[in-house]
Amino acid sequence: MAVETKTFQNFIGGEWVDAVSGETFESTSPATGELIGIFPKSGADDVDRAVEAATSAYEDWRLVPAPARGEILYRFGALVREYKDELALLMSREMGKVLPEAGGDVQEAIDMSFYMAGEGRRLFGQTTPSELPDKFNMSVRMPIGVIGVITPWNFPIAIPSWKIAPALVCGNTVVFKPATDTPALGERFVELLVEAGVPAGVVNVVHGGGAAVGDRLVRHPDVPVITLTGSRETGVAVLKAAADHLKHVHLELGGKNAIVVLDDAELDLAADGIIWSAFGTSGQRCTAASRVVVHERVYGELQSKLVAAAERMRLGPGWEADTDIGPVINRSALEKIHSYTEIGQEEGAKLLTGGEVATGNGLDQGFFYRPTIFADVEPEMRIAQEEIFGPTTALIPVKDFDDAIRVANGIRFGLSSSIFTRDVNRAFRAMRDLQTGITYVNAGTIGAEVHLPFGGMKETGNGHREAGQAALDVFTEWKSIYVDYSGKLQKAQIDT
Ligand code: UN1
Repeated sequence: MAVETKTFQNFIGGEWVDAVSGETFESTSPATGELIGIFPKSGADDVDRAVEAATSAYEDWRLVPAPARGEILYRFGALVREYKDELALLMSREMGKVLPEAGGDVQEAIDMSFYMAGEGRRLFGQTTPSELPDKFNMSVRMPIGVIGVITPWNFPIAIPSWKIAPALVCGNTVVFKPATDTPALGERFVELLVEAGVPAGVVNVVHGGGAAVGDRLVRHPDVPVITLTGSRETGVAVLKAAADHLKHVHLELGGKNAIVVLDDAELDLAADGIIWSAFGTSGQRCTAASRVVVHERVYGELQSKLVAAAERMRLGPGWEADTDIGPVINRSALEKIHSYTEIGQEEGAKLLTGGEVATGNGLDQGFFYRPTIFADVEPEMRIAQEEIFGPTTALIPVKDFDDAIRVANGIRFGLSSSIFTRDVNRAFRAMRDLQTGITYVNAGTIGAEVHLPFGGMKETGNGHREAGQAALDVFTEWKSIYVDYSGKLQKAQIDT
């Protein structure tokens, strides 16, 4: 594709500016290697300037009525909708997703913006009776201040919206560090917020790596909240670094999500759900189905269906209409994914299909990996325990329902799970017993909607949720207010 290369800047206090150091880095397409753009390689000084701008903008922004803040998000949602095709194409070029999935990513941002725009007219608190006469009690949500937003490359428009839309409607200001693999999308996101009317300093973007930009943001004393979607390792490091200032840290980390297929499942439906969840976004979703826990009675039949479907998938650039699977994000991801194929073979799992870098047919300039299915996987093997973040899934045979739930839960992560069964009793037991923040019945593990809480149990996070009403708890603090209109001093908790 012919592309116009551009040099981009940070956005701080309403101005487009270079990094203080003048250094830059490049964003390239994982499908072809083409240059997408040149971006400022920022450092601590740039973060400090952005935090200063966000801190001073907060004083006015927190006082803008919430419905008016919501109006800006509404305009933003409408703009994202207007530019949906352009954003989806840029996404496909910059991080590889096939176009229909890129459109879905953009759609999530539209939906989240409209949802949070409406929150500007709710942000409900509570009123309660008082213990005393002539006294009024209420609790209200208060904004917190500057929010440090650190986002991944796999949902480069959706995830910033999950964080920035609720942060803004609640009255906070933002310093945003987009992933270094998707800076062009982060930049477009901010341009549209500016076009929608976000005042100077309310949203700032600082491009650059985690070690320089992310680390300073996480340690900065004037950033009381950090919201991060990323790997478990990064989450642990962020939590430790943020501890000195007792920051609120919202973490959305890894997954090793299982689809359970029982012996009464509709197998074609299950196979479709597995293929979509394991190989959609080239397996690079934290909700991807990287384990399939299968009742032994249907194990053989399901294997054949999956292998046939995986081998029919066509790899190619995401923007070509007949592409089923795009590239993975970069060379180190490709190498990591392949290393797990080797690990799986060494562990004694049976490689049914894939397991290799795809080359030829115009794929040589990109990072393409064949959809990979392992069978006869033991629950404790590394390929069944560690997040690979690529198009690899592991079939684990089990004897019965209880065994299936035990295997599905036998993991440190707890993001998403699914069960295919026609038995309503077993479906309800699974809904109760699967230890994940999200459970699907007769659907894959991916496709969460924006108005329900999104996040995981166990080591997928630290107890917070984004999306839905739950997101408001990340971006506000509760204040309880007591108004005594008796005209005299009334002493609570005193026996009178
Ligand atoms: C992620 O992979 O980090 O539920 C988010 C889904 C998408 C979001 C995934 N709506 O798969």
